[in-house]
Amino acid sequence: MYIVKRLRLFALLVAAVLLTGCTKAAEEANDPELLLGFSQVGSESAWRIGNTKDIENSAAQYGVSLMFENANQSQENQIAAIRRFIAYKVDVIAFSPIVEDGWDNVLMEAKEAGIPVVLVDRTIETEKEDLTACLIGADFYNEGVMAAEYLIRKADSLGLDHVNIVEITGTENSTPMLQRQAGFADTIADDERMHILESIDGDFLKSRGAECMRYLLETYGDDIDVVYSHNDEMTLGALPEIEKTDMIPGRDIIIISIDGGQEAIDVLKEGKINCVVECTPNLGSELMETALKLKEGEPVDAVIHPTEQVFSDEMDVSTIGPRGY
Ligand code: GZL
Repeated sequence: MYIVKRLRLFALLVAAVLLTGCTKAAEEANDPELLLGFSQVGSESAWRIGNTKDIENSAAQYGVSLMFENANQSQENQIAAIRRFIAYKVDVIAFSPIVEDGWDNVLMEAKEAGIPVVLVDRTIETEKEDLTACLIGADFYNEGVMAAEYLIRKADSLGLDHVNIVEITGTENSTPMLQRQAGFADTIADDERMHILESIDGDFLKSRGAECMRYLLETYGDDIDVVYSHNDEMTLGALPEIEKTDMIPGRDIIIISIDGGQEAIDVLKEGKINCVVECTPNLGSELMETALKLKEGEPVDAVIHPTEQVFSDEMDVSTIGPRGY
């Protein structure tokens, strides 16, 4: 009888310890270390969808409670989302601004509420001081430089003495559009072989990429030597339009793209495009680490650029592994 009593007492002690532990874990889960509000541009590309997935996965990995809002390509929706985050008194606000201007008022409201703001992927244009804590995103200017440097090497290898370029740009006045255009233009500026026939806004969309390419082919035809496209989505929209002509993409027309998603790498491997500059969507872990530091009042770097590479027909493309977006 004595043994039974001892066993019952032991079982009660074990249960008490386990329950306390569970309660504590539950308390921690219900009281996350950080409440982060994130306003996303939309779902316009494989890059954007990959970026969203990485941010959501990183929040789960870091135990961050994420309020995520998709603005569906609308600045108005992003501003409204930021106002909701302020009203909800989140610890940190992060967003990828669809365009560079028009943020002063809402970011002043966040500053007055004492909520730090992290820019992810894209940046803003403002005269005001200290509206944001930092930027986590690619060096888009350098992406443009790398695209142009590839073209210069390609022209050298083909012995070209005149190169007609058409440019399909991303969303007008967005950071990647402005800087990819500037980096490319600055790099070819001193190369007398290079001529940009026209730049046209494809808004980072596949459908617009097709429309732009149709117009450019109707206007310039086989005078086009190079297509410089600011993202894979527009490139993938443009390709079928080129294939409707007697020109062979990747051979008669050099095609340069940016993002580095799986679909673009697949057509690079097929030889239909010549160069893909990587722009990684995987910014989630840097965002969580930065937001956690901001909540604790710790200093953070003003700009965090991920490392990025170039994939092209200069390399053994069969060695390129799965891209994950
Ligand atoms: C780049 C990102 C761009 C991608 C596009 O960091 O802002 O927006 O290049 C996306 O695919 O639409």
